[in-house]
Amino acid sequence: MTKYLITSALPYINGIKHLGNLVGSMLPADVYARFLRQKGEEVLYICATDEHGTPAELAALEKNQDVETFCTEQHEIQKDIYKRFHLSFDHFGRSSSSQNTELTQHFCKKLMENGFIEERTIKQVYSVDDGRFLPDRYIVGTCPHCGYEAARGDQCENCTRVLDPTDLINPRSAVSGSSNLEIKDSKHLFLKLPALESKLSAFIDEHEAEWPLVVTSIARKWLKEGLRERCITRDLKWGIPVPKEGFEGKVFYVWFDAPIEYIGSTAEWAEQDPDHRDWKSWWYESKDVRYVEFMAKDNIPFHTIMFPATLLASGEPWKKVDYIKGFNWLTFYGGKFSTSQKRGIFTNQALDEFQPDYWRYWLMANAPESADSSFTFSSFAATINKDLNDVLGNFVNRVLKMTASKIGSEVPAGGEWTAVEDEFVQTLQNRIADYTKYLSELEFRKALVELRAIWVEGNNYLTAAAPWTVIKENKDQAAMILRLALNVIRLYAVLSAPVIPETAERILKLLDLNANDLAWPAQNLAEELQKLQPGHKFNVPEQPLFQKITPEVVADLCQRYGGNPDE
Ligand code: B3M
Ligand code: ZN
Repeated sequence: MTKYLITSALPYINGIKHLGNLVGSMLPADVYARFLRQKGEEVLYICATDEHGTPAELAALEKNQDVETFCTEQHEIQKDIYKRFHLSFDHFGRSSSSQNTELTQHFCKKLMENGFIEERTIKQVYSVDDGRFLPDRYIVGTCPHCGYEAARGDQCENCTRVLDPTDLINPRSAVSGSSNLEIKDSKHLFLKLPALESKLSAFIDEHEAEWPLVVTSIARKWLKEGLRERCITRDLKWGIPVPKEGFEGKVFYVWFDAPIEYIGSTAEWAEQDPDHRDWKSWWYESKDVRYVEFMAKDNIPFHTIMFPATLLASGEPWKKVDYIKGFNWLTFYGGKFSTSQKRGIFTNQALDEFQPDYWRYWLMANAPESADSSFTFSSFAATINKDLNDVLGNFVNRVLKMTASKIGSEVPAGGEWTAVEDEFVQTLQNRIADYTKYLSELEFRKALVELRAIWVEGNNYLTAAAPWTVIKENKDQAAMILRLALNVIRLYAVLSAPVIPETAERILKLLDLNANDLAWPAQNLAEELQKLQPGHKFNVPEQPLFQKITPEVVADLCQRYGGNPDE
């Protein structure tokens, strides 16, 4: 039997992530993991914070913290936010773990042994006043091409020309502003990607037909432009030490050790319960594993080229990715989310405003799958009001209230299905088959269109069957209609659970059912729709499941987060 390994790109440690980060990796991975678990599959969903690199060091500096304390604190903050979003990681680790250190050093040694590492001396900018080497993008100066005064050492933001730090006029440190810079020689390790080119190309070929275009086209572009040796070490203090003589005081480049943390985090998970968990069975000689990765498009080169290169070059039978789900950008009113400009809504703020399921639903319904998509508060409010309130919420509230007030708070007995019910059930069955197919294929937008349609069918059925009229002449038939409708509510909870798990749990509790009993509906839907038997007690909600978002609220949100109520 196949078991599923799922990873989402590791959120970087330097601060709280925005909604775009959430929908570009962790949230869809969670929906998929939940769906597979409900289908009875064995799933391991792994994530972690990505903690190394200069941005982490600088963020710590800004907070007057040492980098380890900073990372520990930020890890806990992010972990707590994801828990509140109901992200069902089996483990949320840290790339600074001892497990990752050990694995990263192991890979480096193997790559050296196999001749895929080359040592080179390169020129690096050292900032005397900062007491550190500066990565290219932390050196700023005037662009020699356009005269822009705040051009970065790797690229000019103004004219987009790619630069070398030595091209800059009046170069200075972006950390302190100091222009007391020296160029020093420094030894580094380079991964010989060109030597792996044919293997990597074959690896992409193997998956070309199956993977999304956004993924293969980016991988192909890299291959076509020709692979170059990549420097995998840095002159920094914070990171994983390079296990080689003469490299004391140097660490690995963050993008070398970050993907290895997928394995590291699995090892962290296993170590918490070593008698029952075996990380190697997921990663090493693991033919029974299907490995699916989730990420935004800027991470694709690292997952299609760099990480596979590390695994291939080791010469060991490490598990490589089977499917990559890549995402485009979620924009905020068509522009970038920006912390510094206070544009956009961040994950912690989102949770302060609304329950997680509102966000989960909107984000999945509008996931930037085939193109970028734009977040606006008006669109958010319209979706929540129409889909969650008017369609799902309305059906649940209406059926529970009507049954309780007209018959009683137990599932009613009596009556038999007619042709109307048979047709309704058949329609549902077809739609559920499509919904299941889309989720299996990771086509989230299509899946959510189908989920909504499944909810709409319930309201259509109620309108057609009109139990409030029928009850006046035929109590038995009304009982049958409401019994079916109550069973449909249970079915909706199960089907909606991957996307809106908190709501699913609330519904199942209203129905006095075990909130963990989420088994995906079997082929025979007629049977599924008789699980709630006559006499089974239920509760009527004190409050509707959802609340509408008024224009006043939208206006207020726009003002506080920088949106436009008319867009
Ligand atoms: N941390 C995402 C980013 O910061 C990066 C992903 C790593 S996945 C191994 O852009
Ligand atoms: Zn320029």
